[in-house]
Amino acid sequence: MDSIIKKVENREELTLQEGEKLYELDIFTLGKLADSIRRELHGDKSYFNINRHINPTNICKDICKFCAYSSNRKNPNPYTMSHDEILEIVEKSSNRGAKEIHIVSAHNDRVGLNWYLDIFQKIKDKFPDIHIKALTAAEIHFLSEEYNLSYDEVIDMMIESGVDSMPGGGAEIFDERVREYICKGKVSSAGWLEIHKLWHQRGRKSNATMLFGHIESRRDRIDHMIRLRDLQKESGGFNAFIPLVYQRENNYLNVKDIITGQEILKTMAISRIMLHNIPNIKAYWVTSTVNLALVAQEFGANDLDGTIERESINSSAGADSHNGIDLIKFVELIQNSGFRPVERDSLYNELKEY
Ligand code: V47
Repeated sequence: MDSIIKKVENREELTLQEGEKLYELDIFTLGKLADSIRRELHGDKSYFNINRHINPTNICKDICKFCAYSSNRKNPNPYTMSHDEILEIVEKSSNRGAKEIHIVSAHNDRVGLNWYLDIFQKIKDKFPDIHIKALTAAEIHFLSEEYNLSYDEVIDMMIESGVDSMPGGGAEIFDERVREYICKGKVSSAGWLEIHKLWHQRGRKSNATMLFGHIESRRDRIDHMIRLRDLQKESGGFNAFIPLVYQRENNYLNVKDIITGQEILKTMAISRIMLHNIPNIKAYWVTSTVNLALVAQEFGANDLDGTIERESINSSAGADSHNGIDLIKFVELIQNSGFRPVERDSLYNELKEY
């Protein structure tokens, strides 16, 4: 174990086995190692943004076992927003100071390609300063299959329509066996990575998520991180890594063991250590709870996502995020936890210190 700790201290890259072994360290040692990397990169700054999540439809042709958001037997409440409804939301959010609109939908095969793409142009025409983060690699794969387009073609259409960056959703867990069980039929791991690579090749930025705390092993998590680390070496386009804690309610993945706070913090810390080439680790308060996200700042995380305003994907599965979080409260919580809240834009340019 000493030699692994030395490697971390010397900022050397760890192997799969070494990454897995890190879990055997006590949480304080692990936290200290991750915190020293976090402070080297970001000091005591904790980033967040003022954003708005919009989930325009929950009608989905795929069935992911962990998903409580899509309309199905457990959640028979299908909806699809019109472009006018979406524009009205963007207008209100923009007036409240939102600088980023994060749009993620289900895979709706009834609305047509233009419903997916035209909204971005409409938002850009009316709100040219708003950053649009939209379409996960899973959605891009769905559009490519549904409309017989290559990934390149869909990506070029997104860019033409005004999408600025890509969110990190749909990555789940890359291990093929786990993936087959939890989200059969969704974009493959190789497809997810390929789409992000093509996006990065156009000089664009994206994020990467990992859904954990369900049936995956520790090894699967490290393998997931290493596949991202390898792509990042090639493309350099990932801004942030976001470990998403699995929410248990209203879905078909029957997970008996609840992941502990310690295991969540260890995973955050290990991600900071393994992913030396991804600049930001995001503790997404929606899935970790706000309190644990604040603690995670001492375990490698330097970003807390944003105020969100409304969120449906994770709140459908039990997260306390339906109405976002108040800006002043958020800033005070970060300050009171001993960190310096810095509002950033979507590309991590600093906008304001509080
Ligand atoms: O892809 C679905 C996950 C993701 C559950 O890029 C679940 O900045 C936990 O990707 N429990 C969507 N997670 C959210 C997402 C995201 C969020 C915030 C910021 C960014 C970013 C991206 O939510 C999905 C899926 O992996 N998810 N169901 C669940 N039961």
